[in-house]
Amino acid sequence: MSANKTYTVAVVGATGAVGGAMLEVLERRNFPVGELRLLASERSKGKTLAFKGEEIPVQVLGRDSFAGVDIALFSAGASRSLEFAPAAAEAGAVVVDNSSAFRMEEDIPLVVPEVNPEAIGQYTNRGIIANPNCSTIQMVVALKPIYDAAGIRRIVVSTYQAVSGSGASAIRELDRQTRQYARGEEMEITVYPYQIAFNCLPHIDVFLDNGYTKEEMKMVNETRKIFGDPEIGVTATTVRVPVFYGHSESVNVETKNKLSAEEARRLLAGAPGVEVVDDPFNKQYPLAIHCQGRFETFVGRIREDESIANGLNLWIVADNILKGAALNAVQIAEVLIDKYL
Ligand code: NAP
Ligand code: 3JN
Repeated sequence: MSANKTYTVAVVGATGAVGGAMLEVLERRNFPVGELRLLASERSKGKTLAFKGEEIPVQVLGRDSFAGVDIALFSAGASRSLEFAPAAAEAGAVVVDNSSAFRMEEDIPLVVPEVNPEAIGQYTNRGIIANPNCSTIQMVVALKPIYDAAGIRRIVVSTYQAVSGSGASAIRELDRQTRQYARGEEMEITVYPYQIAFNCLPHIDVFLDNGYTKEEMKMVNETRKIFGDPEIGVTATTVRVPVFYGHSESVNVETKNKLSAEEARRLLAGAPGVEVVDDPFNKQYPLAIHCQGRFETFVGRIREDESIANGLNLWIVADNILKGAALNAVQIAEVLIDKYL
């Protein structure tokens, strides 16, 4: 990257929960944006969004939206990615796609910069880089130093996922249901199959023939691809909880070689993107309410699993819209401009 070079960046799905966070992260990290092209659906015609103190008009996404674009950050859902990401790549943009559309395709890199930045170079295959699912991202950031030090045989994870993972309409739904409950009114249910206020739903994305949800199988398959290790056993239970921002995860990991809790704590404290918060006797552990707006993945409750020889338990929390989506995508774009564009 030359000192004063700037890049034309398109944000597809700019009016959404993730798209809005993309603008925030580009601004907070001072990404060298020259032109910013904001793209969304017909519904957003006439809207403007603020970036660096300027109001930028939202344009309607089309196949001709990408002329002159260097980097296209997609977060408008998998069907929009399938339809428009190849057109963007064809027009010369490098696409960083937040959807599940291309994640498991062999020739498309699936990247978490703290874990497998070297995979970014494979963008030349199809002009597309996939951003993993939010629940996968924060887990692999925390497991990377453990994987490198002791190897990983098996992971058992249960998630506690915030409603912001389901988009802007779900954030409004939790807010509305909470107010309706407080006023003694009947709760209106539109986004989830049941009320989400004061409830936990063991159901994220659709159910598959094996009894798992698609979200759970994303965690299994994406973790193996990012570590480049198809032998890791992964089993997941993903749960939606009435939290606005911040996914929490209880992770049990069986390592190949023994790693003490103390050693794991030391390794995690030095790992990129990780902040250890682990002083339980002083009530210090990661919390969703503390991670909102933060870039780090927080890890605490680090304990040895006393039921097996080589086991650890961790509690991992991150802002699902930032590290789980927008920040990870912008970090990929930073490596792209630093090393490749
Ligand atoms: P959201 O708040 O509902 O926003 C959806 C965005 O997509 C809006 O900007 C919307 O534009 C746009 N859009 C929808 N249909 C469109 C169309 N036909 N043409 C152009 N734009 C269209 O959802 P979100 O939470 O931001 O999530 C968006 C996507 O990001 C998800 O579907 C998912 O694929 C991905 N995502 C990934 C992660 C992750 O784990 N990495 C997490 C969350 C989301 P309008 O405002 O004009 O309707
Ligand atoms: O539910 C969450 O907390 C994360 C949601 C992610 C999501 C939502 C809608 C569609 C995805 C994803 O990134 O896997 C998708 C999708 O692209 O399949």
